[in-house]
Amino acid sequence: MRVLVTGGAGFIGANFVRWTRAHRPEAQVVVLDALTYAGNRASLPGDVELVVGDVADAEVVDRLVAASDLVVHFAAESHNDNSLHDPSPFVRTNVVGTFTLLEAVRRHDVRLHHVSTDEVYGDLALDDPDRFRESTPYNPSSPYSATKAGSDLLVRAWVRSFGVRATISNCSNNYGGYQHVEKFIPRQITNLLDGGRPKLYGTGENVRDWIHVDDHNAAVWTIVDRGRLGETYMIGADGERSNREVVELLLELTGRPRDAYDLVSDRPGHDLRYAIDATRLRTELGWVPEYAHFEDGLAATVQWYRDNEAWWRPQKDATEAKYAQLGR
Ligand code: NAD
Ligand code: TDX
Repeated sequence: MRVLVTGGAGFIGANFVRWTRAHRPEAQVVVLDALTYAGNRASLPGDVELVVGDVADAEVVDRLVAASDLVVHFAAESHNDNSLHDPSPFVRTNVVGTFTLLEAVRRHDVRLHHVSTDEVYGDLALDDPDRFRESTPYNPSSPYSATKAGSDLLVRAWVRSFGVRATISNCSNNYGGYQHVEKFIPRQITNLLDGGRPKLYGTGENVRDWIHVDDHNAAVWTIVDRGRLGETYMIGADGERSNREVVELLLELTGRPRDAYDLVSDRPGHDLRYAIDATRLRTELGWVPEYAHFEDGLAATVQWYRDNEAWWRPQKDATEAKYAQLGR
């Protein structure tokens, strides 16, 4: 099976390539990645075929899709804070890029799995007993989540109007190795490893539903194998924690007092809470997460950043300089 992985030099895509190597040795992987600031050749095994190109470039996409049996689409601009500063690459990559891919899979009748986010559903109140499920109406808050919502709707329309063979997954917040230091958990871990302090936006009460990246990628393969075409599957591992709880855990794991963090200015429009009900994935497709305890996965992730300073160090100063400009 020839598998085209878009965005395979990013956090989840590179872990997907590594997971595929370990569990699906028969798959021949080709990565298409533009190597933006978020893409890193060093995240991939050295012998993986990497085509450096843009998912919105119809010519390169057509050629690669024509030679594939399956496309798994991770390529995106992924950081909310960046989307508030300059939304234009988000529209181009997330919307036009997905459109470009859809036209190619339609032409060549190639199976597509579209990787999306729970952020398309907006946010929940802290005390809301409900969680996001496949039928929850779309209500995105940020330019990032609006462009991901747009890309999901394009996929749905191409399934219905043109019979494209596609599935969609909407996953909660991922953590693990190879995640860019701009994101919440790696930023705090690397601050701590540098002798600095974690930075919590606002009051730190916002809740995210954490899942280990390997559990996400195992779920993607489960959907590729057994998912019903045209369907959407929620992916989540019951990992709700407030940002403050995560920071307190990280402080504990690195031997600091639990209150040694800074509260910084809040993200505009900051979503309060995400929570996923993954019943369909569990009951219909039989998926079960391996990282049952967030605390264990987080400890392993701290160790990964301790062991891989050469990977994250080159991005750290520039990332913190960007945050300093935002007052965060
Ligand atoms: P990331 O920012 O780490 O990686 C994105 C990758 O896409 C990078 O390698 C980048 O170079 C590449 N890319 C960007 N623009 C491109 C373009 N025009 N053409 C080709 N490649 C391009 O993001 P991530 O966290 O790995 O997220 C991957 C996907 O998973 C995204 O679609 C995101 O919306 C989705 N997702 C992420 C999370 C999360 O917690 N990180 C949760 C749910 C869903
Ligand atoms: O320094 C920080 N301090 C802080 O309190 C940073 C960087 C973030 N935060 C907060 C904001 C969020 O409430 O932590 C939470 C997580 O922030 P991010 O890592 O930026 O993730 P989020 O905005 O929740 O989006 C992530 O999950 C869904 C991914 O970046 C998206 O790509 C994915 O779709």
